[in-house]
Amino acid sequence: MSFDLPLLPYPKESLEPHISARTLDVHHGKHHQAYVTNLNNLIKDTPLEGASLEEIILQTAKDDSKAGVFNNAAQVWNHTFFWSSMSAKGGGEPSPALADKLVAAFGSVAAFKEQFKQAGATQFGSGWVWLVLEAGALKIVKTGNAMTPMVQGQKALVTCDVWEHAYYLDYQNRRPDFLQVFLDHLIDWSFVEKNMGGFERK
Ligand code: MN3
Repeated sequence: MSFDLPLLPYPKESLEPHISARTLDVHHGKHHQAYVTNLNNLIKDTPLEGASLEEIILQTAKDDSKAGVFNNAAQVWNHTFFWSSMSAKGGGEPSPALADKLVAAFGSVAAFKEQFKQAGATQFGSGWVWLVLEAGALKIVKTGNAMTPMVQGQKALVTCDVWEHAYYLDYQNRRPDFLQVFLDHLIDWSFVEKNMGGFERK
């Protein structure tokens, strides 16, 4: 049994002009595919073959001798989660129920966006910025390289990839601009709500 590259949840042209089809072609078709291929090669004929992606991530996260397996497995998971964090109909305002939660945690939706953008912009080198749930509290966290929130016992709600390969073709060195576009035009608020378990209708 081996892992397959998941299909993008939308046509690769559908995030234009915010993310080009060329970027998705390379990012999904080359980078994400390479993590899948590397992972399959690394676990072949080992005790990890047949384990779920989450099991592999959690079992290798604290083991330096398995860093290669961890890095590729976590990057497979992170990228699949990132594609679902965006939508062609993304951005705009969160639902009133989600907005209430963001206001309670961050002061306002605008403050959430500013803090998320700041965290992503200040991740030194490659990594990710996330909205997570930790012990019931909403938090913004950044992780380096392949690190992923489940390792810290956090539940990921949404992420933006801040590796240069995510934005360089479209934005060159302007990572903050990419993060602003992600928040204004791409973030799929309904995916955030789904990961929070949804809200009761009032
Ligand atoms: Mn990437």
